[in-house]
Amino acid sequence: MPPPLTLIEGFLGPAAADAALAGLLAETPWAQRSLRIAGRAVMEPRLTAWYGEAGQRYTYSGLTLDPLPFTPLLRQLKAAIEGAAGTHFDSVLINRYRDGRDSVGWHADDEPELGPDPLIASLSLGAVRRFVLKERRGTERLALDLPHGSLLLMGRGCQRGWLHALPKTARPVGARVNLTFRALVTVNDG
Ligand SMILES: O=C(O)CCC(=O)C(=O)O
Ligand SMILES: [Mn+2]
Repeated sequence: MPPPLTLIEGFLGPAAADAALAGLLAETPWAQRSLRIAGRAVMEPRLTAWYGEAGQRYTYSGLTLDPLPFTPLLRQLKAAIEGAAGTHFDSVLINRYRDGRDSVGWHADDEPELGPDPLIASLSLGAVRRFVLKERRGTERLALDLPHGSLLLMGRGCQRGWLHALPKTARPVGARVNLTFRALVTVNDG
């Protein structure tokens, strides 16, 4: 079975996508974070920022992020994406891939904070990069290019059944910004 994906190319038209990219590059307090993997500190190969409602925290790979408050631009993007996705989101992780050396490794968005089977909406701005998926149990693979202004909906079952990644590329590529809108659930951490 293929992964439950919907790619809406041109979700933002060229002018709206250009404006969103320029606004995010200018307003976002980008940081390169250090992760703890198998006890070792490793710098993430990209810049990130995390926005959400006050009081929400998000933990992955031993890193806990306190959310920044939504900006007017992010609220506007969130509202448009909620309309397309037919659901509400309360947080967004923003990644900035400076060039082809920046990437994200194989993973699923399956942290407990996201609940058992999240729907995730991923907006891509800037350079076109290849997004790849592989079955957790099985040999199926899939690759798709995510163009400027496109919205990829990763539907129910995608995180459970599949891993995804954004590999490095030797091609000369410019900057790309990706926003994954998510809805957090309350986690009882004892
Ligand atoms: O940049 C992308 O397209 C994917 C980012 C991603 O998978 C994530 O932030 O969890
Ligand atoms: Mn992901």
